[in-house]
Amino acid sequence: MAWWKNAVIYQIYPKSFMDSNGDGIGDLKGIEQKLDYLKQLGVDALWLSPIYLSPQVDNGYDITNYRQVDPHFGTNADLAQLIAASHQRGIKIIMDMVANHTSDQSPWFLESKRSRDNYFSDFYIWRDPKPNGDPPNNWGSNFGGSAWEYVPKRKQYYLHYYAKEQPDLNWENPLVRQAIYDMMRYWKAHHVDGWRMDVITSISKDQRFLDYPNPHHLSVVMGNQNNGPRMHEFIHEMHNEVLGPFSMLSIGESPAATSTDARLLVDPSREELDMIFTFEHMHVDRQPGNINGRWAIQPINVVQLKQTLAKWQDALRDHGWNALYFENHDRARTPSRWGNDLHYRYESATAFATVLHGLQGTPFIYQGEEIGMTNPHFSLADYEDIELKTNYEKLVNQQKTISSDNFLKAARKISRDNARTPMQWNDSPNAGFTSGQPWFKLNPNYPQVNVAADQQAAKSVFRYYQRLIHLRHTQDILTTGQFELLLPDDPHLFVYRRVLDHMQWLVMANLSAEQQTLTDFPTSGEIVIANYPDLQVGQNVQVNVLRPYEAAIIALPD
Ligand code: TEU
Ligand code: CA
Repeated sequence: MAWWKNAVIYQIYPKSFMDSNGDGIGDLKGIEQKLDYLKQLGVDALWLSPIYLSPQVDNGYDITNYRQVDPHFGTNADLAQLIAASHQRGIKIIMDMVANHTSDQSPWFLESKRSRDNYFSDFYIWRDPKPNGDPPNNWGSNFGGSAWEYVPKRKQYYLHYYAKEQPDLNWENPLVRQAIYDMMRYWKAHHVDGWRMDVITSISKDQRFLDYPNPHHLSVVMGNQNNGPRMHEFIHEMHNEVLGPFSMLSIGESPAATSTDARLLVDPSREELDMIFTFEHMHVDRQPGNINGRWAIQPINVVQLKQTLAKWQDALRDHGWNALYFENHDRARTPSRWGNDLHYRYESATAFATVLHGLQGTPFIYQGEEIGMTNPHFSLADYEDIELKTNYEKLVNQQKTISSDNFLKAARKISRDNARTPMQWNDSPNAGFTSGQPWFKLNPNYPQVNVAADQQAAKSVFRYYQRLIHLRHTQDILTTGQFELLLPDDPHLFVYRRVLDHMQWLVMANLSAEQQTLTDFPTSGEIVIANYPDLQVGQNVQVNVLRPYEAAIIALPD
């Protein structure tokens, strides 16, 4: 069995994890200092968000040099040292690969925009203006405004799905593809174990570059950015050139993939990717079809959440492998977003963890999730993120489809910055993250919510995660057991069965702040894990009632 099938992967956002030299920015040496902590948690691999040379317009997702560590984070030697120190502890390293676009400061792009006839000219996607000088089509960027930017020197526009400082690479050009594959082999030679691939489903563009029919709708972006005509061909080629021969793990980010698309990307027989990150289950608190897109929030729809996750479980059963996540650097903190961070922070953090880690797939934990970190309650001026700022400009100021107040309400729930506040290690100044001025405001709750406090607490989110990870390592039923969703229409309870041979586990959680009653099926058995302290591991119980955000896994008798 592949190592990652019973592994748990931990995502680090280096800028906010641990600062070793007091400049206020997290760095590679800081990560190294915390390896024993991560080992104690029990994770098998680390995924590092980008640490390459970058002007940091999008926090490193705008890369100037794929082979050089940004001095903010340290040196290439620091990275080599971190990889070696991780490997010594049996922890693998997954790097972020941002190959849909580079920074506009990349030497590739600087050359490309200089003329139409040099080696790099066709490394990016250049098109002539319309006869009236307008952009080649009406595609919108994910970060607001047109997806095209004019360069007078070339008298042409270049395409950027994200910021104008993030020009999209031209994957039609074989030289581009080879340059990327080369870079991947370079890092393999430095003992990197795999890749998380940023928006990999966007790399192939429909070469007709047709206008999108509904230019005023946000989905113009989703409409043009995914699953282009040569996507599978390119990914398969990358598999043959690098992933297969160099045996590197691959997890592709695929914003608009359905579970049907997913099978085409991760069915092993197709030789493309090992897993993908779906976005579908993250849309359960969004008003469907609203012009304000993800900023049009609504309370979590639990039925939609569990049915979506169940659909993916079923679709990939024997045809691929799920990447399981609720949090990452683009997502908010689950207790604040979907749970209750006021009265049931521990309970809701662990309830959502239970239903996620009970599924088939590889669970991902985002830094701070393992101690139940929450969203900060920021004011508009506190936010940093380019996505938030550009969308505020577009939706509040230009389009005027959402009020500033409602945008802020949404930001406090779902903005990417919620996950990017510095890691809370202890209750010393700046939570032990830095001895200097932190690059980004901390969540003011760090004196209460931090690693040191959580590890001491009677109700410890960290210890709960430790146990979940231990179960993943030791219980085959979690890796290979069949999955069956129960109570599919219950608006609060998320309950499912895992079955392996004679073994049957019931995974259950009450995702509400009110007590719920369980009926319909046997619920007596032995506790495998539970988040209310009066239920102990190994105890035989009969569960009929689930208290607020109560969760448990119960092994049913044979
Ligand atoms: O994110 C892709 C992506 O689709 C997000 O921008 C998404 O639209 C947003 O988070 C709202 O859900 C990846 C990276 O994870 C993100 O940090 C980068 O900003 C983006 O690509 C561009 O590289
Ligand atoms: Ca630093």
